[in-house]
Amino acid sequence: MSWSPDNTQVNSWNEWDPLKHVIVGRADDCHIPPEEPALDAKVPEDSDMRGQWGRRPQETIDRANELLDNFANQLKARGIRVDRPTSIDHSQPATTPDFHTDSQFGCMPPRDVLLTVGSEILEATMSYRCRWFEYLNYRPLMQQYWDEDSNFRHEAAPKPRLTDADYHPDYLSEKIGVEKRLKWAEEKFFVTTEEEPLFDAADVLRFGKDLVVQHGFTTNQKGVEWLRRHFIDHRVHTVNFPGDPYPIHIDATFTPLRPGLIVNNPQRRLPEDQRKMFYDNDWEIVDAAQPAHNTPPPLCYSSTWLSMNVLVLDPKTVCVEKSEVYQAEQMDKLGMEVVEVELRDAYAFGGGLHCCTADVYREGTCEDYFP
Ligand code: DAV
Repeated sequence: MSWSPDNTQVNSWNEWDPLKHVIVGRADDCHIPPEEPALDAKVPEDSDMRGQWGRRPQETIDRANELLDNFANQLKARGIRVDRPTSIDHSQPATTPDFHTDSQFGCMPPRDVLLTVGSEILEATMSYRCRWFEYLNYRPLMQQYWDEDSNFRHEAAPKPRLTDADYHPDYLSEKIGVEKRLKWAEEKFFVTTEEEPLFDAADVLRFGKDLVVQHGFTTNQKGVEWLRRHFIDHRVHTVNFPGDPYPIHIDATFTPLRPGLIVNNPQRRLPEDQRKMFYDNDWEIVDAAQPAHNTPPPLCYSSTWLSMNVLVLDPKTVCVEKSEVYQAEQMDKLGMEVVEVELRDAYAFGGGLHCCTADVYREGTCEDYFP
């Protein structure tokens, strides 16, 4: 059956085929969560976020929602169906038999939670306690897709225990310093241990038959192994980006634009020995342009490299944040038509244009790009 906006079908095999149906997150009721091991390891040591938590100021929520709504409308105007999550009450504590934390996070960004592979949407384990229940924001949509698409496979990875055994205590000291962080990253010594499988969906990039997964703070080796045993028709590859002192999520680091072309963060280059599969198949990996900003916006977890957190609409069209002029210029030179989207004031809610979306339907089938 061919795709139409009122005929729900879940299908997406890569990051670039023509996008027809997408989820865009909301800033509703977003909280800065209290301290907890994995989250603290990510907050930069000089960040304005250290030591404070609670509901984000209402005017920042309203502004971020205005931008997210505008982005959704821009996508709709291009014929793309856009669905939105239903916010739960994020002020509620998250408590399980194994842990307690005093608040949750939000329903931004969906890319961290939902991994779409073909007709499946997989809810990630997550690795922060405050994000353990985040999938609940998307359950109304998952139930709707389940009812409307008889081929849709709704899956959830085993919920992790997230006891203290999941985190290396070395990462919990106030001052570690960037030098030591970089050394630890080089040694693949991250905040999460190998106690149990952990992964965030945003550590995974989809290249048809191949899934490329970043091993870092939010995804451990058992998490990668879990994905390998789960997606039995795929090849699953582990990648590392040693230049990143806070390695979470692959989507401000390694950005495929179309078959054969990837933009890579110049401070977080993929090591030579991990490039073989790309080079053997004539893929090009180019350095991303510099970000337009020297610092992230206030109360933001992410780095300035959200500049390269772009959303590809089809192999010739890419959404780039409006103020990221160098990234836009590079995309243009690489032969992409650039769609400008204003989103910077929503960055603090968990990321950029790729982060704040999750695929439901892209045209195309599962191809083998690395035979
Ligand atoms: O560069 O701070 C942000 C990735 C968000 N999904 C960074 C990574």
